Amino acid sequence: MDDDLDGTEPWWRGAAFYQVYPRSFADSTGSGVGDLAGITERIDYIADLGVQALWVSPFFTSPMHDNGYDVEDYCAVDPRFGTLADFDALVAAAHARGLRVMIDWVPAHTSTAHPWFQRALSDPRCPERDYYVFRDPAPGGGPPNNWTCAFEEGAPAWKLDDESGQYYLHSFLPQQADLNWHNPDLRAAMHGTLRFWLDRGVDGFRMDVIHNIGKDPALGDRDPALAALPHMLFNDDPSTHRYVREIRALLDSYPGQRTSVGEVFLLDTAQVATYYGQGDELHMCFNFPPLYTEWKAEAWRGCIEATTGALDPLGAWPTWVLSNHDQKRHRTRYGGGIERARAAAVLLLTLRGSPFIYQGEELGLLDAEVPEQRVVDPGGRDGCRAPIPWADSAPWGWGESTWLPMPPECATRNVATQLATPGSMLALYRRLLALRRRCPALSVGSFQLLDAPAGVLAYERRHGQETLRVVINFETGPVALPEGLRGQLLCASTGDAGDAGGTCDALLGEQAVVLRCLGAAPER
Ligand code: TEU
Repeated sequence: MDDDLDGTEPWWRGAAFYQVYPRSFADSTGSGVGDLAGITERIDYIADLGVQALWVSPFFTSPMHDNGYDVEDYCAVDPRFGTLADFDALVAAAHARGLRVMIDWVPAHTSTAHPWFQRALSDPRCPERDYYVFRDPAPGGGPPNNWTCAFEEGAPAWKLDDESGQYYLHSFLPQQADLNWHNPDLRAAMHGTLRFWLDRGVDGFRMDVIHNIGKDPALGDRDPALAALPHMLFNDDPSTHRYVREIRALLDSYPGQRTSVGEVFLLDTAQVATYYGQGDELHMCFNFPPLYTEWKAEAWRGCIEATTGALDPLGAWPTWVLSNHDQKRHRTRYGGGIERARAAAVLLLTLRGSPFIYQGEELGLLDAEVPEQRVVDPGGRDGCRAPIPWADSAPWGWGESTWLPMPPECATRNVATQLATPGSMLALYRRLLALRRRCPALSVGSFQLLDAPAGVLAYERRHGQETLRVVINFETGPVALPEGLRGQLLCASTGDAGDAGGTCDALLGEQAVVLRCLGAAPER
């Protein structure tokens, strides 16, 4: 496998990742629900895009109250998605094309249908009872503390087990019971689930709400002023770091640079940074402020400064995400304009760190409109989870009915049409990813923000003799570039690459460009 970019960097530094949401990626059976064999059938699409790895969202046995983030069996494939043999075939097909495979690991909670929880309910004295967080009611009755859960504003994070009279903790749905990582047997059992997949050849894990595994042993009340916000957003117990170090040691005991990217859903990047440890915790963490940053040059400048300020001193490698299965797609969030989404692609794929592309953003997809009678997700996140349009006419490469409605603009925002269109969004993502592969300055080079006119964000990426500039016009009007920001055009967010090689001294509205500094050595 194409291991190191220059012989010293671990593979995941500067790698571009592609998030596959299996239900909506590709359907091999015509059931209207995507599956693992569907991903394998389309693996060349992912390889040809030019990413280095994929992350596959949960496909484990689950009652699907939270679309698979409620795991019933960590070591089995849900029949909706196929079989373990299908998974092995997917890994083999990916590896044969030099693609790494990361899978989703959901360590902070199980489904209440998990056999551990079922045993815990049926016998309060069984060992598995302590795999979860059961507590007596508060002295005056009611939930043990004021923590609230996600998905239902202000609702307690506790559910009463009538049988025993105790409550159990659920940071998300009542069907997702929080695990008690303070219990060493639980930790060993969860380590076993990692080994199961590592032994099958996965290259790493995206770790779901990993910051939520350790809990304050006293389970104290939170500040009442903030109590209506889900507790999970604040949970930051020191014990988690020890548990994450154990997980890291386990990954490191395998050959091949097995990797972790943790979903640390804390809104302060300085807090997120602590989960990199001393290089002995997570390899990478997701960082959420960029997902909530509006499309304004100043806002992005501030967001980048905050990120580099928190991570660089620790040598922590950043990640960049504009869209995922939990958030409105960024084209939708940024107002729907396609030029803006094209400029955002340049931003995502040229910042210093590992970019994560969410399936379909490379087609410029908008969120689907989901009528009330078709709502599936308890968290209101169906819009970004609509199926990927593959073919250029209905039913777009799917069966007649799909589990969610198709996204808008399928006639142009489908893979077949965009593959055949030189100026398509897909072609732009492929160009940018090819440039990243060709130019270490973009994948692993240093990063420096540059002074720029109002409404413009500019930065320099440097590696060895190579100096590239990225200039992004966030405004809708054209802008002339000062001398220090001009250069030879390598890639523009607009058009079809026909103008590459010329000198760029001005930007159109909402145009972004990657330039080679004038006077620098010509591209090898
Ligand atoms: O997400 C964590 C999470 O906090 C989100 O659910 C967030 O609260 C929500 O999207 C509001 O923006 C992870 C998974 O990515 C998500 O799909 C799961 O629902 C959740 O954990 C529980 O496992």
